Amino acid sequence: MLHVELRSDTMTRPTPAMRKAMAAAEVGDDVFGEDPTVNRLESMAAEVLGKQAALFVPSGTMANLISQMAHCGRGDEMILGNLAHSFYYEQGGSAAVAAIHPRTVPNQSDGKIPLGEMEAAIRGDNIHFPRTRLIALENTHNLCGGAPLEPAYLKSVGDIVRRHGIKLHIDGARMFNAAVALGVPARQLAVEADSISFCLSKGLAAPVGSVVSGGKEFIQAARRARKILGGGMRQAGVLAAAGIVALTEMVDRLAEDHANAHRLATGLAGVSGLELDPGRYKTNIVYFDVIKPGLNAAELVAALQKEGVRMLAAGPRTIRAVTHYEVTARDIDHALAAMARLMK
Ligand code: TLP
Repeated sequence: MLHVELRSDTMTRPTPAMRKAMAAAEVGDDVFGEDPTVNRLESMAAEVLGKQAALFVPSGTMANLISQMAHCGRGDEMILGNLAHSFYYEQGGSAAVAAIHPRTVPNQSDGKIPLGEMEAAIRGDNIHFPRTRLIALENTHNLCGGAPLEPAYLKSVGDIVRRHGIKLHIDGARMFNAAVALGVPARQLAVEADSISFCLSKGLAAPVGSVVSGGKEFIQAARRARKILGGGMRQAGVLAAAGIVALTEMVDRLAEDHANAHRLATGLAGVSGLELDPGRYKTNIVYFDVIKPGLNAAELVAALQKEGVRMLAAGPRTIRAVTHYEVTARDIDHALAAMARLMK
């Protein structure tokens, strides 16, 4: 039976080119800064994003926490969207591990934080308040349906942080999806950020790892934070080698994933008992609601699994499907046919 894996783009397995590069990777001890392949990946990432330096880290979660720790001290405040992955899905690590106070502002459905509310949330100097040090954005925005944040909005946020002398971090786990969807170079989405992280292990299909980029001083602080979190890896070149292939070979093809997500969203919109606005989805993430009486998301996901189609129940009525390089247009048609059968 055809197996169509739409739970996440994190499910992607390394490509044959990655396996080959991993086997041949030149390595050294990266905690000593002596892994040539890690060093090469970090310089490539810094160059692609137009930043002074970069740091290879084990995961997107650690990339965010490291960046927050490098910008904030204990008791400092970070402003972020109420639907930010960092706030929602990272076990509250900023508070639990780094003693950073998260202050949320409601996200709009397009992943933005309204500029007026963002600026109003920045605290003045007052002995009663934590000090606001950081604003964090997410691009693309996972819980907002993979919405890409465009350069004009990022510029406005950049103006706010500069006006208040604070910093901007962007969780760019899927920033290359944003760049491809918007048709802009990735560095244009990084220009306003004091730090930006992206994941190699999602749509770019590398097995493990994320990269944080920023200025030299920030990366020095990030390197210390990575070490205290236990994220200093030794012969990590075997992983970075796959990351280099990811950056060179896997970015432009993300357009196919977006086309497949569009195909899926359009098809799902035609199935009665499901509800979504297909025009909303610009990248590789699609959310839809089950509105058929007597059926919930978990039950439908379980029934789909029996048909060889895996999706994720993201709420009592909400299901998420994510496209990636192991999913073809034919797979999408298979998933749509299964869905139509089940919803009859
Ligand atoms: N997202 C995962 C799950 O945790 C939900 C997924 O399948 O989408 N930032 C964003 C925007 C993310 O979507 C994720 C992972 C992360 C950070 C964390 O990355 P990892 O899983 O590498 O720690």
